[in-house]
Amino acid sequence: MSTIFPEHFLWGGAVAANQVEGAYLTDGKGLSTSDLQPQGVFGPVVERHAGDSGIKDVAIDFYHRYPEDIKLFAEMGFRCLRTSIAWTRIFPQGDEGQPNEAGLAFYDRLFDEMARYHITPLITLSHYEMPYGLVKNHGGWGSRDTIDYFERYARTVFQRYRHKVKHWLTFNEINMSLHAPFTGVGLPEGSSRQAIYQAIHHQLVASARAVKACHEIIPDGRIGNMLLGGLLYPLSCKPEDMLETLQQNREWLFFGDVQARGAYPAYMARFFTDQNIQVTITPQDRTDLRETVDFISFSYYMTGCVTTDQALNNQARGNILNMVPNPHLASSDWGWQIDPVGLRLLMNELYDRYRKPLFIVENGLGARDKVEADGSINDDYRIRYLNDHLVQVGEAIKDGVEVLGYTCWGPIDLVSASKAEFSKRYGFIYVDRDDQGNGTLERRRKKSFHWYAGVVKSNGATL
Ligand code: BGP
Repeated sequence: MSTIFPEHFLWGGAVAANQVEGAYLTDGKGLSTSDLQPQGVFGPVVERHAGDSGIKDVAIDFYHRYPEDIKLFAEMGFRCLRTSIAWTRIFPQGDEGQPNEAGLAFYDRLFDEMARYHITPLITLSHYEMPYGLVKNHGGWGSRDTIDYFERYARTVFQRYRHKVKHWLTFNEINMSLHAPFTGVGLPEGSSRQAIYQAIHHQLVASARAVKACHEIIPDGRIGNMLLGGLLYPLSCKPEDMLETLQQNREWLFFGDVQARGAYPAYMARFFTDQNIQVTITPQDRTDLRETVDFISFSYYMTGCVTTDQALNNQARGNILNMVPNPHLASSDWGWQIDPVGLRLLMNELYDRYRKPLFIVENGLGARDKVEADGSINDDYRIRYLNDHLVQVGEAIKDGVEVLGYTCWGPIDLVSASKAEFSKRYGFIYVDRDDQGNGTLERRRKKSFHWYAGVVKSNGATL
């Protein structure tokens, strides 16, 4: 079978600690910001009281069931698994004290289990969570001190796992902070843009320092950034719409520009002036930022449109990320517009812009699955979605884009980030659990499980 995917292409799947592990206070783990957002990444922050419970407290209990899950991933032929380390397992409050040995030991066991099946770990340092202690006592990423705390955490895990983990990512979807400031940078909803951009700056410096630390401690390792990927199209060919689209795409890509090119892009000076934002950037910060990532990773779910027509913009408010719908595209049950060709466009854009290898670290369809009377789950819609997107990855490779791998989102059902619910499922593996937290947690193979195993086995030839 002939295939255009590179021989060592890293096929696999991606999960995140706070959406699968559960065990939210086990073995000395501290409270993380995500433990305080019962309605998801856009939702309010709710202090916990004794007896309170949340859907993520158990999640899919990956903390205890990971051997069974990794075995299932191996059965699909995974060459790679992306997950994150929960910072609060290592430094429960984020700042003071020694690292928590029980937390470190958990990830040792997890990485050893992956190694048994030759599954390459791809590890995110911070996936939509940070120690709540850092928010309460220091003001999250609003404080410069958080850069040092993060660097200490990053150095601790690089040192500990340097022989086991060679592929790293700094912050998940770092460019989401404007839309979800608490999740992104630990700042309250309603914070000023001035405060958010200063916090983002601290996070970008922290990311660069982690890249430097990784290069020092793991010379044969590679570390990437992680962007929410999704192109914005102009709704019309009006020059004003084109210009607005360029500017809005830059708001998203600015983060990647800093992380991959090592400095603030020229266009940000005018942006900050126009918005009356003054970011404090020290000479040392500028030096730190020069350490750039080795590859660009991103999530891809959808695209959207931009218009200068205010009436249309007002109608779009309330949609995810306030994007105007594209009349040429269908949507998922959650209103996310499905656009496989957009993935090829985005890959070309990112590769042209950065000239660094790409890694697609999230892509998938959230859908409601039905368990048939005989126990089977026939998720043809998911197969179609993923197949169509992977065909476009192949096209991008033919366009000359260098791609390291593809880890689809949620190969096993998990808690949704935006809704903190279970009914939005992405998995090849079904997990028996509902939105109220009922269910046996039993794992079951869906139809897509066998489809993806075939894709991996043939290195993409069956697409
Ligand atoms: C990305 C996040 C993931 C994930 C995914 C799907 O933004 O990095 O954590 O959850 O989106 O989103 P959702 O779970 O809201 O469907």
